[in-house]
Amino acid sequence: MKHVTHALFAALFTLMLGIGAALAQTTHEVMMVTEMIEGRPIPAFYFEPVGLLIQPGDTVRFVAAGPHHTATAYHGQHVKSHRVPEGVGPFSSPVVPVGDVWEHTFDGAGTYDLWCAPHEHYGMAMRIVVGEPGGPAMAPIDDRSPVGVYANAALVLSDPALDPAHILSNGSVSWAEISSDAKELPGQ
Ligand SMILES: [Cu+2]
Repeated sequence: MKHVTHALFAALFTLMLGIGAALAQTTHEVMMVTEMIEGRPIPAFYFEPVGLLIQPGDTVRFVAAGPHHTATAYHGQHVKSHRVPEGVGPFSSPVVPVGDVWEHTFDGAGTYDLWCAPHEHYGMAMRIVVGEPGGPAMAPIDDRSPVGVYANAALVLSDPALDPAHILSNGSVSWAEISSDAKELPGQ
């Protein structure tokens, strides 16, 4: 009987450890925003926060606060600059209906650059640091063509506010911290 009790406690303890590990994995929210700006013909499109620190195994819940947004990895298989850690497969949300969410769990450590497919040229891009900075996204953006990091997305991802070290120390970076130059309408 004593053996049975020990085995039962051991099993319970293991179960509790498992539950504890599962609970430690956090879900973070990122809003996908369309904001009308007075006196401007085209709204601002952005992720909020635009820089985020999470831990391996954490989930990001992308919330469509406006229409026509996606959360898409800068990945070679999307015929774009590869700016996620090596070994990470291509991933993308569909266009998320307003009010709906799309979740992605980030397992591998490193720096992940993401874009919104319809709004990349307006600067809708963001950076997520998983655990610690690393990987191809640590390099400066060298291709600003449509198959690289296009137009204003390159300005946003090159902004000092999205320096991975800054994301690491701040935990979260708001769109408000991005310089106004990166928010100018492209081509103007
Ligand atoms: Cu968008």
